[in-house]
Amino acid sequence: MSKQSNWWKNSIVYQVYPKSFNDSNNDGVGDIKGIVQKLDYLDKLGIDVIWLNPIFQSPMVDNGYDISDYYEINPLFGDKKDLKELLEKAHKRKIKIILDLVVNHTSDQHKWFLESKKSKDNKYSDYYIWKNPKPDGSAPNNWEASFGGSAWEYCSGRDQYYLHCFATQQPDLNWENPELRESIYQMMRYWLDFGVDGFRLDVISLLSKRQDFPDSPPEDTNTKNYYIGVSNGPRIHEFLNEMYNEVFSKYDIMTVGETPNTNVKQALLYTDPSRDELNMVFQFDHMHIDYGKYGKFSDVRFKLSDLKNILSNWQEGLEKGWNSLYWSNHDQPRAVTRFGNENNYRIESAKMLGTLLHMMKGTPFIFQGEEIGMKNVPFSSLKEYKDVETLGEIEKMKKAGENIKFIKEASYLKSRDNARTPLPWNGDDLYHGFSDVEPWIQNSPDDININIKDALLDENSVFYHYQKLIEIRKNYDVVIEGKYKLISQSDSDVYAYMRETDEEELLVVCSFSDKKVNYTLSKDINIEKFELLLSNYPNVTYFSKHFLLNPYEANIYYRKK
Ligand code: TEU
Repeated sequence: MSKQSNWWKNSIVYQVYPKSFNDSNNDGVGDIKGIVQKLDYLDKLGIDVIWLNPIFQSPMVDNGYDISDYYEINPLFGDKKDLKELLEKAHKRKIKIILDLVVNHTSDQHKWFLESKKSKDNKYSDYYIWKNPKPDGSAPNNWEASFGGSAWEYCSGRDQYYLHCFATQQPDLNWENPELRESIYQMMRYWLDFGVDGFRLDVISLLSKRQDFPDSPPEDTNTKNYYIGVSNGPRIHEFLNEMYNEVFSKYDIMTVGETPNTNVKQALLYTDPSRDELNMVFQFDHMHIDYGKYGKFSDVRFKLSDLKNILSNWQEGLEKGWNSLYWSNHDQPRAVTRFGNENNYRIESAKMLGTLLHMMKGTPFIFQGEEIGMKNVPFSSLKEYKDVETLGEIEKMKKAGENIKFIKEASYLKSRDNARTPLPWNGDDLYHGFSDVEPWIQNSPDDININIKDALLDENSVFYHYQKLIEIRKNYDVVIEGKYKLISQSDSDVYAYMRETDEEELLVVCSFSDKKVNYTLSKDINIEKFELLLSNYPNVTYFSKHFLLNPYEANIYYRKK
């Protein structure tokens, strides 16, 4: 019998990137105690769950996604006592904590890998994916690593290559090996017994590799479609079902899997509750709508029609499963720059984006700083970027002969570092309240104007809008349960949809235009019967079918049937 209940359906998750959240010991790096200090702030926002990016022992080649010891906390972030304290103090406020687990790969400094690379016949030899060179000595196939170069690295100790889908220092684990799987389940149970409330599971859709390791079509390398050999592989559902039975089912927890290259049909297999795998997944379709010739790093602007099609497809397709809802995270640029208007309507468009997302069906995720409408970071030069992905992409674009203006623009628009600058707690101090010493990565020059202290002092700030969105989700069942229906299919500026249960109806109207636009509701929607729950403009009065929407206006209407 599973112990899992559905509390995560009513929850709002706040993602904390520990390295950049709050530095309590003034070493320039955020830490667990720093999170404890700010729990009241998160409580005020109204969130229910905190997701912490990886805090385990790690050489930090990929900021913690390269774990060298699953059982130890990275001293940069604190220790187990700090985590216990965070759990206790969060739980007192009815906030749950989920940890980010990376079980597709480890660090090359993990003791399993250090042993594995020594020989072909020790206990850990088969914990990773080793392949013989081709007869000419070259790599087993043409897969490229996510952060650049071949996905295979030669190791003379075994005269073999090992697979790494990400950085060279992140060797992929061999999930075909039952002993490896049991080692992982044991570790998961350890942290759940420790008191954590669930996991965010990194690149979980990549665990089961196709055992014929096929070459990928060369044209696919930019979009990382080489994942064809590793995404949603033959045994993935078997592994996750086993994980559920061995671990998840024994606790009342939340699980969210990150699933690159996964479509709605596949996502239903992961999240259909009757299949006993995961509660929800992070899909990537809406993150791909502004890709260009180098994939993610591009200057292409998304089309509203694509966004509508994709989000609606996921809303409808996961009716039986469950959606996660997100605009941003530690791998993505800031939403207001990407989907809104960071120049003239930063506040309006940040509120509009929050409104559109939070009224949908699924569990909303807020990435730190999103709740104050943080925008992308105008780093003064390419040298300021720290992220391993960005450095790889810059190199790739330079090699391809791309001009520097484009490289700068693409990095400004897409680098992961946009999300990783220190959270600005105020606009006055030298390091904006994050730390007393120089942070590991520069503060954004925008912090002077966009910071938490100012947001809390301004009753019209994005913060209070998010707070209200959270309240609405808590107070109206239709936001959790209602069936989703897109009603503005063909409008080029407006994204409008309804949510409906037998008792209630919700109407959400959002403009993506920087001009005033007309929008007319279809005949069957009787707007007179609705009340306005929230708008991002004051004095919104019209209750007729014909709207004249302000730039980036977003309104939520409600009625009891
Ligand atoms: O990201 C997985 C992933 O699909 C990345 O390629 C992601 O698409 C990319 O960062 C977007 O630009 C996860 C983590 O979220 C990321 O931080 C890690 O670097 C990666 O796995 C490897 O563990």
